[in-house]
Amino acid sequence: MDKSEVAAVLEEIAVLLELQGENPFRANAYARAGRAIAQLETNIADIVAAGTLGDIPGIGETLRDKITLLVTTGKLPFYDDLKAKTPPGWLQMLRLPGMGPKKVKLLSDQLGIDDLAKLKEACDKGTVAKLKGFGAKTQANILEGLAFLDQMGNRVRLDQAMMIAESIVAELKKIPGIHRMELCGSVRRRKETIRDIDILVSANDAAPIMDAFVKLPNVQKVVGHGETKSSVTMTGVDHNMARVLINADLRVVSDKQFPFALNYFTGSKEHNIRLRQRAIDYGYKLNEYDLAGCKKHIEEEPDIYKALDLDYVPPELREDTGEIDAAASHVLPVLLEPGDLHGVFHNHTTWSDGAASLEQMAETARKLGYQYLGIADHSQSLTIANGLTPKRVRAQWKEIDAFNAKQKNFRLFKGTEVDILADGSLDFDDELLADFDYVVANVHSFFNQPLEEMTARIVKAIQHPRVTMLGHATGRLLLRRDAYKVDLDAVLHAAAKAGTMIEINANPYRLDLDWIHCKRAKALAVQLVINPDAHATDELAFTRFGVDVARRGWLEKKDIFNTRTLAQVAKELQARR
Ligand code: DGT
Ligand code: CA
Repeated sequence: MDKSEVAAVLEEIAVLLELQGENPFRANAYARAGRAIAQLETNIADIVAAGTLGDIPGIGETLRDKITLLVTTGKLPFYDDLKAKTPPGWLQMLRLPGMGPKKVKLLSDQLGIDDLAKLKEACDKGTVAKLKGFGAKTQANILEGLAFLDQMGNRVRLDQAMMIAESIVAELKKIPGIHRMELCGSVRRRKETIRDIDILVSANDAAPIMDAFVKLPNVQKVVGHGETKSSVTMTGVDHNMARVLINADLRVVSDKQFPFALNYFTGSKEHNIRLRQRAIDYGYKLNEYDLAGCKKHIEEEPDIYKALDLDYVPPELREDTGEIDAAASHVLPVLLEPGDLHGVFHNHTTWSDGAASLEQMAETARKLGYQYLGIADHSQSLTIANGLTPKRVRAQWKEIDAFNAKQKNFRLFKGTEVDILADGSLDFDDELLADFDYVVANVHSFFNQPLEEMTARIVKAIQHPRVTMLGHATGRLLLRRDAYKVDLDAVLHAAAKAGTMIEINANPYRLDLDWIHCKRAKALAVQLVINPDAHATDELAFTRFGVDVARRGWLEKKDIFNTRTLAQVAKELQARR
């Protein structure tokens, strides 16, 4: 087990202990230890081997023994017992906004509620409101949260699903007998939200793999344990320490079946249907095990497409938006790759609401192989995010200049994430705006404006000569808040006309512009730019999710501004001034 897995188990124990009504101090000790371990610079296995685990602040004897057991054996009976004692419904209840372990415990003790259905029933009857510490407002919030969960069908964000999927793959790799393994389904297609994780392996003997799978760490519940397919509910803690609960299905097939099963279980269903139809047109029969009637040798997934006279369709494109026709006519895009990016523009530092200094952000960007990093802290009206006054902006520029003076082959660009005020004007005057290298304009207030007003507001900002790019265009927060009402087509047209770029905000909470609209933007020749909206050094890695969105939106290297080199970007930003 690596340190992030150990940290996740400890965090989870903290939650489970609290749910069991344990002393909060004891629960908190686990959470604290989890955080300490997550931040370790060294390998946890090395620390355990060296016997220096006890030197980490907050890790006493009990924790030391438990962590040692976990790291050396991958198992912890104490944790397994806790999980077994905890109804999965309690964990689901924790996904409701404002619901902590204490409230869940109260609901269970007082009203016998241990799942979402019972909670809904009690709220409908009004009994929750009468409970001490709850009240009518809390009850209404719970009902609203339940409706939202229902509507979202218990989906989780891609980053959350990826984290769990990757940990499952890492665990399965340790099992002997697995020949090939791939993630399938919406995870492989990099959809922005995921209902369940689909994993496919090939092996001669499925039984031991099935047995190991249902016993993986972080399995909350075994939903099904069959001969060649098993399903489990997995738990985890995401990078923001929020709980994640998601089902994972594992299927075992033979080596021969593997490419067909991989193709089938990657989906989408709509893509599969089209592909199957094309197979029928060729006189073949395509299913999850075979391309019956076809004599060609098929060993890998691309061979299936080849047998049907199609170019290989990358998983991100398999949404039935014309990819089969494009593959048949050999006009599929050459999709953007993560390595094509040379820098990013929308990032925060401790100057506003970021957690890292300018130097720390730059250092991480360099390590990622970037040639440049744009600093775009918040503007003055966003006081809750410690927005910069013009005076502080100028002070920051000095720091950036001093930093750049010491650099070779790397540069910080001076940007701002300027608020688009209610009437579409900007939060800094034109004189100040003129001296930034670039300007990212964003809506952070008055989300409830009517469609026409919001559209006019954003279009006005796009038309401002100093605005380089529009940030998170629709304001959506995945699984949490809908986009504001805006005529996106009008926005895209305005951006094309004004030559203003549109951001693909790669923060996995946003992924805004959506991939569907990326496709539309490309059709209108809008220049796009991928930004992580990083508020900490590790969040620069969010960029990868923006690349996923761009790929789903058929975007190529040339469509994305930050595939340009430092010299090209410096030149273009200068030319725009
Ligand atoms: P989600 O909802 O995020 O889990 O999305 P997917 O795409 O992972 O959907 P899932 O897990 O229901 O199924 C995985 C893949 O299996 C799906 O993308 C395509 C394939 N599949 C599932 N059901 C059907 C079906 O009825 N017909 C066909 N052709 N393919 C299916
Ligand atoms: Ca799935």
